[in-house]
Amino acid sequence: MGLTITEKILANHIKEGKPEKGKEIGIKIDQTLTQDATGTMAYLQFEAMNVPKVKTELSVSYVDHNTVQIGFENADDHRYLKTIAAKYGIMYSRAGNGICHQVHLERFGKPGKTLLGSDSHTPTGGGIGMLAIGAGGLDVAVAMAGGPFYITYPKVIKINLMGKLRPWVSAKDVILKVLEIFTVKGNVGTVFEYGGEGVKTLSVPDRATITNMGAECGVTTSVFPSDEITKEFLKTQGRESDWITLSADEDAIYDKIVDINLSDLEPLAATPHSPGNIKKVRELKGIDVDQVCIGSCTNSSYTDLMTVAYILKDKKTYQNVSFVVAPGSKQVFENITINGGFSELLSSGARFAESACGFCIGNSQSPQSAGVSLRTSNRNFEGRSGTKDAQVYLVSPETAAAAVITGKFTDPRDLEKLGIKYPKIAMPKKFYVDDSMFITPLKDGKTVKIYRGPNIGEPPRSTPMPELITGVVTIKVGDKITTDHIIPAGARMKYRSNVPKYSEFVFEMIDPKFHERAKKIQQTGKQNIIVAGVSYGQGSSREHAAICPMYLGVKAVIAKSMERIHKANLVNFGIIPLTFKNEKDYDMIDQNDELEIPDVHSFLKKGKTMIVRNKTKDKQFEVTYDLSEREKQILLSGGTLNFMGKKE
Ligand code: MIC
Ligand code: SF4
Repeated sequence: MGLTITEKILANHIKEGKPEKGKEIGIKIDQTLTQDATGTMAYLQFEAMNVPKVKTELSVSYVDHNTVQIGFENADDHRYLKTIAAKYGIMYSRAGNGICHQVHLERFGKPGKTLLGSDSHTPTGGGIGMLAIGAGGLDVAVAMAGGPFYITYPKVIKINLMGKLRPWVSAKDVILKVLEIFTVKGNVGTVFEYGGEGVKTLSVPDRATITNMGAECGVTTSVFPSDEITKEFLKTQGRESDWITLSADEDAIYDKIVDINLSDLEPLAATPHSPGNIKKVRELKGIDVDQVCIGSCTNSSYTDLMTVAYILKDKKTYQNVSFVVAPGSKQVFENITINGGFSELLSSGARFAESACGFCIGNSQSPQSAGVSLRTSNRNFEGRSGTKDAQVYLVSPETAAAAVITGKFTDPRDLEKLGIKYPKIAMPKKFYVDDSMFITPLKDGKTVKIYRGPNIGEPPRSTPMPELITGVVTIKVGDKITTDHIIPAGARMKYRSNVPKYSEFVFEMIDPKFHERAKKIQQTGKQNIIVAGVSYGQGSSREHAAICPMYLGVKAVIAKSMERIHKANLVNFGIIPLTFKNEKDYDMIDQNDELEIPDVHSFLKKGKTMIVRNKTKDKQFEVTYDLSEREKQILLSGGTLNFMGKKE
C-alpha cells in the first residue's frame, strides 16, 4: 500500500505508539524553533529539566515578537535568551534578523525533517517539505531535552491542485479558498497534504504562505512535496545539499481528496473578525481603506514585496492611507534593496517597519478607531490589531497594493484599466545571504552565566488534580474564543516572563473583571472553571492562555469543543479539558454557578465520561474527555513539569 508524505515522515520518526489513526504517537523531533514571546518561558522550563545541552539536530531561538522595547522588559528577555542559547547549544537569531518562520525557511528548513516550534505558524516549514508542527513552549522544551512530541496519528486530506493561477491571483487566495472550504473549526487531528499538477506552478514562498495559514483551519500541519522547485529554492539559498526528493506514492490512500482548480480562483479576502469569513474582493469593492500593512510570516517574502514594489512603481500612496511594509527577514530587506524594490516602495510612500511581527501582533501600527485595515497577515481576530473596533481584512499582496493606490477595496485585476500590468517576479538565482545576525552557540557553554532581568520570574507549577473539584463558573464564553481573547498579546506581551503580572490581563478583552473575580474565588479555596462554546482556544500556541488561568486557580475548562494546541497546553499545566457530552447542557449553566466534579481520579482511571453537578441549578450533566493514558497521568500529577519530576 502506498504512503502519503505525512505517513512517510512519521514512519521515519515514530518513537512510541502505533501508526493508527486517532491514537497517540510520540515522534522524534529533528529541529526546534522558539520565538522570544513564547521562548523565555520555554527556556525557563527547559532549565528546570536539568539537561546540559539540547539533544536535537538543530534548535534555533528567534527574537522577532517583542522587539518594540518600550521599557526594559523586552531587552532583558533578549539578553536572557542569548545567554541561554550560548549555554545550551542553541542557534540565536538576533532581533532584526527577521520573523522566525521566514528565516527558518530561508536558512534551516530541510525536506523530510520534523520541526517543532513554539508558535502556531511553524507549519510554514511544510512549504519546503518538512513536517512542521506548532506547540506550546513546554512541549518544545521537552523536545529540546530529547523527549518525543506526542500527537494524534492524523487523518490526511489531500488538497489536489489543478491548473495555474491567473495574473493578480496568488498564494494567499489559494489558502483563503481552503479556509472557505474547511472553515476555522472542525479540522483537529488532520494534516493537509498538497498534491496534483498545480503544485508545480507554485514557488516555495507560495507554498509556505499556504502551509502557514493552514494553522487558521486548526490542522496539525500542512505539507507540500519536495521537488525540483524545492531544490531550486534551496539553491538560491546556497543549500542545495539539504534537498531530498519527497512525494506521496501514486497509490497513497487519503481520508479525503478535495480538488481546487487554481485557474478558477479569483482575489479573495477574509473579512472581520475571522480568517474563515471569506468574501470575493469584488464584493467588497469601494470600501474606504485607512491602512494597508504588508508583511508578517505569511506574505513578507522577496517575491511578495517585489510584486508590490512593481505594482506601485511611479505611483503614490493614496492620501487617506497609511501604508506600512515590514519585510519578513533581513535577507528579504537586503535583497529588495539590491534589486530596487526598497526605493520603489519608499518613494511610493511606504512606512518601513523592522523585520519583525510588529503590526501582526498588535504591538505597533494599531489602526485608527473603527479604521479599515487591509493586511497580508494571517489573523484578524477582534482587537488583535490593538484597536478593538478596527475592521481588519486579510488579503493578498496584490489586493493590498491596489488599495494603496486607490484608497479603496479594489479588485487588483482592475488595475489593468489604470494601465498597470501584472508583474511576474522571479526569484534571484542566488539570494544575497549574510548570516551575521545569527550567533552560533559555543561548543561548551558550561561556564556561560545566565542573565536574568527583573522581569523574569520562576515558571509557576500547577498542583495535583484534586479528587473533588469544587468550583465556580468564573466566566461563560461563546464560540470560537481565540487565545488572543484568553490572554492578549500586543501591548501586554512584554509581561510574558512575569506570570503574576501577565495574569492580570486574562480575558481582558471580554471581561476585564475576570482576574479580580478569579482571585477572590481562589482565595476561598474553590477552583475556577471556564465554560465555553465550540472551538475554544483557536489561534496561537501561546501557553500563557493556560499558564495564566492556572495561576489564577482555574482547574477545569468545559467546552463544546477545543483546539489541539490549546488543549495540550491545558493538560501541560494541570487544567482538565472537558467537553459537553450533550451540547445543550451548555445552555443550563450561567456564570457564578457552583459546580462540583466528584471522583475525578477514579473517573480518569476508568472511563471516558464524568459527572458534573450544578449545585446552583440542582442539576447534573455528563462531560467527556479525550485524553491518552500519558495525559491522564500528567493531569493527576498537576502538569508536565511535576510529571517529569516524578518519572525521574
Ligand atoms: C500569533 O501569531 O498569535 C503569535 C503571537 O505568533 C502566537 C505566539 C505567541 O502568542 O507568542 C502564535 O501564533 O502561536
Ligand atoms: Fe509573528 Fe504574526 Fe507570524 Fe505570529 S502570525 S509569528 S505574530 S508574524
